[in-house]
Amino acid sequence: MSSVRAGADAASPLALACLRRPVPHTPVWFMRQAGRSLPEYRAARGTGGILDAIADPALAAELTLQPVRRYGVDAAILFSDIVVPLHAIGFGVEVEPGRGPVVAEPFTSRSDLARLRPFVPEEDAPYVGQAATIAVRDLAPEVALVGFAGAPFTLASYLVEGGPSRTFARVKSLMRADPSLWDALVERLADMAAASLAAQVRAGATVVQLFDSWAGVLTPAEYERFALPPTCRVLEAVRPLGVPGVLFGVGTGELLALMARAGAEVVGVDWRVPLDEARRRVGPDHALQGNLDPSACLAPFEVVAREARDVLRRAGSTPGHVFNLGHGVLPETDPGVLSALVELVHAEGRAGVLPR
Ligand code: 1CP
Repeated sequence: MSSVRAGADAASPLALACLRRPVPHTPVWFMRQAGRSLPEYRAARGTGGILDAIADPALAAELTLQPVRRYGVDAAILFSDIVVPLHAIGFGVEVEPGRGPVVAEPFTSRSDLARLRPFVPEEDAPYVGQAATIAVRDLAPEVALVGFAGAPFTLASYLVEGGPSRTFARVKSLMRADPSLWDALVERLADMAAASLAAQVRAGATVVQLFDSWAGVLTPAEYERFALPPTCRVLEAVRPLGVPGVLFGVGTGELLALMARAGAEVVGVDWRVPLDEARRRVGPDHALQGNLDPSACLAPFEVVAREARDVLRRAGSTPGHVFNLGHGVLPETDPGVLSALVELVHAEGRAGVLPR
């Protein structure tokens, strides 16, 4: 484990909440908090592609820090992308502006396994660790740095579909047609995610999040057979690093109880399931992260406040709540609303909050 931050990290409100310990205030951060909703992001980014920005450590560190300065959130999330390791090993993944990851030659058969060579973070994508190191230098000790990776199912969906998908028909067909090829594919993606997370922790990340963004297209039985085992493999590899892990997906209401078995300390919940119901599904042994509807942030602030208070009320008073949106910040969000939301959560959050 790296760094002088280790002692202070243990005390970051985010890490404490992840471990279901008492906190000075409810920690809050936002998925996709860096990005197009911030004028300073648009100014710093210029016109280059997202993968170029990620590969420039000074710029990536600056984009990581901007939301912390602007919003006073309890965590920075490293400015990177879930497809960076795949891009870095030369699989042929690019990110198309306004669309997302695209794969020139999608994964279709066993021979494509050879294109998925092991990812060696410090050699293949040294800029990720460098960006983390620069960002950590400027972060207050009580602000966590969240490292992240794509979970095997979600990464596989891009590789097999060739880009963002509505139906996920190809990836689900591959699972059904050739389960042993599927297992070989996701095992490699699990090792890639684990290597990536470990490197981010070595560089200073103090919490890690696994994004299984699109797992919600699976039935519980499919999730248990095809997505949960490689997810467990990632989280098992990450456990010795000693940092809390968050497992998040969208539309995963029916999967929450299974996700709780993956080995993460925290289950991320999208906005569709009220947190008290999510608590019933997940049980008492995990912290919950979420789950204000991102589109609620487009409403007048009194509406945002009402919905945020409902989230806080449903989170209850026992320790183990990280406030977040149910998915990423929408680009049209007014940054002032998010600043006010952070203040509200800090002032009114009750889950495990020590008497002031
Ligand atoms: O503050 C931050 O969170 C920014 C850092 C970040 C993160 C955490 C980026 C930069 N990407 C991600 C993770 C990511 N990337 C996920 C998981 C989070 C989620 O569910 O939203 C996913 C699914 C991706 C894949 C991806 N990359 C998409 C989604 C496409 C789809 O399938 O619908 C997109 C649009 C991208 C490009 C991208 N990555 C990041 C940004 C700021 C952008 C947009 C930039 C651009 O369009 O040029």
